[in-house]
Amino acid sequence: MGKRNFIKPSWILPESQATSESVFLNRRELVKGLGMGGLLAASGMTFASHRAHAAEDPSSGLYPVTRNEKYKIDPNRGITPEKLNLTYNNFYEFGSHKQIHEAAQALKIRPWEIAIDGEVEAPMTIGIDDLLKKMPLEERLYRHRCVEAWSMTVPWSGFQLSELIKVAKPTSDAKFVRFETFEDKDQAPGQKQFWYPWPYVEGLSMAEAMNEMTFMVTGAYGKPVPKQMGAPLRLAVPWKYGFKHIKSIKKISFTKERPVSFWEELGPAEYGFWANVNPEVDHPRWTQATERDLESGVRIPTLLFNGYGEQVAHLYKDLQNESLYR
Ligand SMILES: Nc1nc2c(c(=O)[nH]1)N[C@H]1C(S)=C(S)[C@@H](COP(=O)(O)O)O[C@H]1N2
Ligand SMILES: [Mo]
Repeated sequence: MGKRNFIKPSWILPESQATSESVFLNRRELVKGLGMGGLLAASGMTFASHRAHAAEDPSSGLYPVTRNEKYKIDPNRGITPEKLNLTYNNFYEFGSHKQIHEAAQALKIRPWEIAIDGEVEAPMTIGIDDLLKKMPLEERLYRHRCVEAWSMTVPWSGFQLSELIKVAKPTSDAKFVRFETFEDKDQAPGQKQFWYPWPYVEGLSMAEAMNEMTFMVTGAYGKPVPKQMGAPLRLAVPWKYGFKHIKSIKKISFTKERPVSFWEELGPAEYGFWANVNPEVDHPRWTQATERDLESGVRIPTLLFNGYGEQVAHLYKDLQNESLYR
């Protein structure tokens, strides 16, 4: 499984060939096919289903939470419109394309238990609503840079992973954190695609996991995080490529060994463990020097560590022999 059967998914096409067209062409087709009224009706439906989801989510009363003003985005750019973020997603469990928002509504997000195990004083399981009660929730504006060279800015709500690590009490043997997504073919038809190494796995070093930027997402745009964006618990590590931002987490394990992530398992020549954003290190098949802003479509320069060097560059000082940028 994996390497030998590696089939190039659509999203690893160069940006120019894949994503921009699919978003803008689909919209143009919609306008042509339905007329403006139809387009508005179609987008209205998306909003209605999102509202319904927010209403049924038992955590909806917790949001909005107070914004932590320490984390700023470029004021000229602003926040990516919620509507765009709700309808343009990577979530391979629900399909290997961007239009998975409807399929993702099949995900059952309650009850939702998260297992914490491995190199910890005592393994435990905690329900998402109990976890939400324990954690100090805040909002942060973060940039998001996908390896496919599109990007956006998102108002995430959630808590710093370091707060959860305090509760988990890892031992001194813990060197890495391994995250695992749910696995259920009935809810997620993408998981019937047997050539992918399900479940989706990601990992961080302990130092990365303890960094102040490392954020566990439970909400977005002042509401519980929607299913297509990784409800009820998702990772945000904004100085790394988007594929590190694992969605719908069910298990957090502290390990001695470095975990092998989903994309690393599939294509180790193209996707590594560290995956830090760097405009000077191209993907083997396209440039990483610039990125397409999802809202405006304008190409903007990519920044080292996606602009978060001040917060994270020190983590890599002693790792210069590692492949840090893919
Ligand atoms: N479980 C899981 N998590 C995932 C993915 C996925 O396919 N499955 N895709 C990743 C990629 S490539 C990106 S860019 C982000 C996209 O998040 P968004 O849809 O909220 O923009 O989710 C990441 N997390
Ligand atoms: Mo991505």
